[in-house]
Amino acid sequence: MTMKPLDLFGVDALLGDEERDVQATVRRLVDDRLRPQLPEWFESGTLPREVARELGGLGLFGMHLQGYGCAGTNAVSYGLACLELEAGDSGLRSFVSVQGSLSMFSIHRYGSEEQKQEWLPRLAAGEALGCFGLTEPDFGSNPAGMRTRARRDGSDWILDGTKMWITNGSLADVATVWAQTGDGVRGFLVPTDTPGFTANTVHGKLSMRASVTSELVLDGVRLPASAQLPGAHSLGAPLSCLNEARFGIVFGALGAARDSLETAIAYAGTREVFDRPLAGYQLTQEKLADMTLELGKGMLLAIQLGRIKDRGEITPDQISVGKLNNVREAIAIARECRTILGANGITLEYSPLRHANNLESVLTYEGTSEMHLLSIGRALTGHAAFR
Ligand code: TGC
Ligand code: FAD
Repeated sequence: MTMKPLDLFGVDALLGDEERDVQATVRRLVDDRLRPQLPEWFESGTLPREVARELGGLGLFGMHLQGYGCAGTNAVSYGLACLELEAGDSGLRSFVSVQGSLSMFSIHRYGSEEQKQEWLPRLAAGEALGCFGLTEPDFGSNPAGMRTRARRDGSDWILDGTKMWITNGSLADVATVWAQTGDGVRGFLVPTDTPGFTANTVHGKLSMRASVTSELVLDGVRLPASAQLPGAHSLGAPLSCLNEARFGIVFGALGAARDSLETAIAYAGTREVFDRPLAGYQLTQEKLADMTLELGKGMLLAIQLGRIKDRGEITPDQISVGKLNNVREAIAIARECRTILGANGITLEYSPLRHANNLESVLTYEGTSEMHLLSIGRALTGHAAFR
């Protein structure tokens, strides 16, 4: 008899019925409707916009938010949905993270009632798409240095600047754009058909290929006063949105790891080397056992953080612990699984190298590993070593 890696940790018993239902539903969607097309989307370097309707139809966009057509699930359910999406491809999870945790969350937390009514129901349904522009070409880890400026012209705002590496930028109907004003960082909702706004798709990516990544150019973009997010008063506002997306990654990255490990176990069971199955060799079993330990420990950490988040008590430093550990372990697992697949492992027929390549982006975005190490270091010592 063989076991699934996570069975050894009894993880299922830690979940409630609703959480298990959400997980099973998303897993079915990914396996039946999306997985068959993922290698092709990865190869052609795109994620079709139509996928949004499918994801929106299941209530996955902004699913952890309340009201305005959002499902209002708990954090653990949201995490499990991210895990199942990323078991398909990190691009799918990114699609949902950016829409729900960055675009919708920024409106839900900091928007006016009018902005919420205008955008949230359509974003939740997948009828409209959002993106989140914080990073700039010269300011990624250090968004405090951003050069995008918003200045007043009468009651209007004029925005000038460039945002870079923006997920869904070329697909979005509305962009949450963060800009310096004379009075600190503020957020703006920019309909993407506003004159002066352009989105240019980034090509030639070796990672996160089943995802659209863009440069946003704002050239004298004129917005009415009502486009400003009234609740956002400093850099703390965009950084608080990152907590939401980072939390999803704590679970999501483990999906890529689990899928890699299940693929490697299945492959090792049928691949014969030196006249017997690869799975029967001690070196292979050592790899599989070690990876199972890290996957299971990461899962226990994710659920623990989810329970803390559902109590409303989670801190950004705790999310840093989860993001750092689970992405670091997930990419190590995906790479190790690739070794078990030998040359077959370098093709799109098997998922581990696709996952490993995607996880290079996940290691970098939403705070690089170095940023999360430094956040943990600051929490432990009281000394900020970023600067
Ligand atoms: P610092 O002085 O530490 O903080 C400035 C203000 O912000 C507050 N703050 C936070 N609030 C909520 N949540 C957090 N995680 C927060 N981190 C900081 C802080 O309390 C302070 O508030 P106040 O009231 O005192 O002003 O700021 P710093 O400039 O020293 O920077 C700290 C650092 C390096 C941790 C921060 O800049 C950082 O997190 N850098 C990484 C940037 C990053 O992660 N960018 C991600 C862009 S979005 C993206 O990648 C999407 S990928 C697509 C997908 O998700 O799928
Ligand atoms: P840099 O900040 O230039 O860092 C380069 C290296 O220097 C890293 O290893 C970093 O850890 C290290 N480093 C930096 N500062 C220090 C320090 N103080 N001490 C030690 N080492 C340091 N951004 C958005 O706003 N919205 C999005 O939707 C979005 N989507 C993305 C999608 C993809 C596929 C990718 C790859 C990125 C996306 N990003 C997005 C951008 C992402 O958040 C940034 O790439 C990330 O924050 C790192 O910034 P950077 O690339 O400028 O690297």
